Amino acid sequence: MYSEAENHIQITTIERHILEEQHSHPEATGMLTSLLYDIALAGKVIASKTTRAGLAEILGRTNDINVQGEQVQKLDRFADLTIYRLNDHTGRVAVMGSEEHEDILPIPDNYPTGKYVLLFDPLDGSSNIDFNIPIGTIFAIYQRKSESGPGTLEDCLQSGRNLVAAGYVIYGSSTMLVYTTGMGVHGFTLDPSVGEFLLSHPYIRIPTTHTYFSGNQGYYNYWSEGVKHYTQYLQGEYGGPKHLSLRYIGSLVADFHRNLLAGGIFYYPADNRDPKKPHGKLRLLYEAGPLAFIAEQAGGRASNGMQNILDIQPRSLHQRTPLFIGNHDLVEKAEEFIKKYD
Ligand code: FDP
Repeated sequence: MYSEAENHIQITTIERHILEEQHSHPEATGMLTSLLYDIALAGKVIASKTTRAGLAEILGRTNDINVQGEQVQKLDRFADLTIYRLNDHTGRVAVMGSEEHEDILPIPDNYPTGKYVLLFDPLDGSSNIDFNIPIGTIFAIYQRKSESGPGTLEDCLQSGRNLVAAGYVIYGSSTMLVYTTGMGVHGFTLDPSVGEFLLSHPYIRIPTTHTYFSGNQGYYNYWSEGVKHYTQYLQGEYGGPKHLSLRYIGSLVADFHRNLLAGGIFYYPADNRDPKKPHGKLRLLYEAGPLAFIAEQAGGRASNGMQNILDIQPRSLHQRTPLFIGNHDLVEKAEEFIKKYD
């Protein structure tokens, strides 16, 4: 027999957690559960490479062939291929889309299609890879709209309100997977000794206290008047918070993750550095949308400065959007400043 203290020890693996969530949906077939589990597996495979990034140089790189005789791939290419390959044959997905590819990624003809659409940014923050700075994978899952056969572009062009699940994996000092299926936000930390994601952050809520603000102030002079005044508000002017710290990693997943746990706002507004691209940098479908779903599930909010990110109807796969994401009141304040000054 186990002691009472021992009986209280509970280890929840990601598989168990996803399965338990499935049980609260009696109509569920288990297909989403398996799809989420495949994504978790992809996260583990990618994590195993990110921790070895840079070693290719030491182990020898000859015409892109490493000492094991394997092709040395760029990490973002590897992450992209890993997610695609782990999901192309399962019969769960109708079509995929990746930030790395111009067009949709069809399921090969010799495999069945399923009812879900999987969109992903395989390695977000990739300009940070060479500097040992946290990077991440972001994913978004929708139900297909078309009835059957190969999935279509229209299946992918859905607003965030239709998201069935979304999440990210952060490859940092440890590897974490955070996801939501609309029943709260849950975080799992990879235990490398057993190779499992274990529940470490159940029901994440963004704290109501604000700790950080995160924006690339290197572009301050290119921002609109509204965004400039909002930045001053975050620095304590116009009655704004007096105690916020600035933190900007330049890896969206890492910046978002920190502010989700500590409270605050991340913003990447539009700027006029290139007048031909007035829409900000971040992608609606691969970055802003899925993180907006997570933020809202954690009690926060995301906006493009005028409209809730989740309400934007995408018109193209790589559509970009300004993004303000974090505590509800700080996002609303951004909208107020933009409305007043822009
Ligand atoms: P990256 O270019 O390194 O892939 O969307 C891409 C992204 O990184 C985000 O992860 C990050 O928040 C942002 O761009 C950083 O852009 P800046 O370097 O312009 O600040």
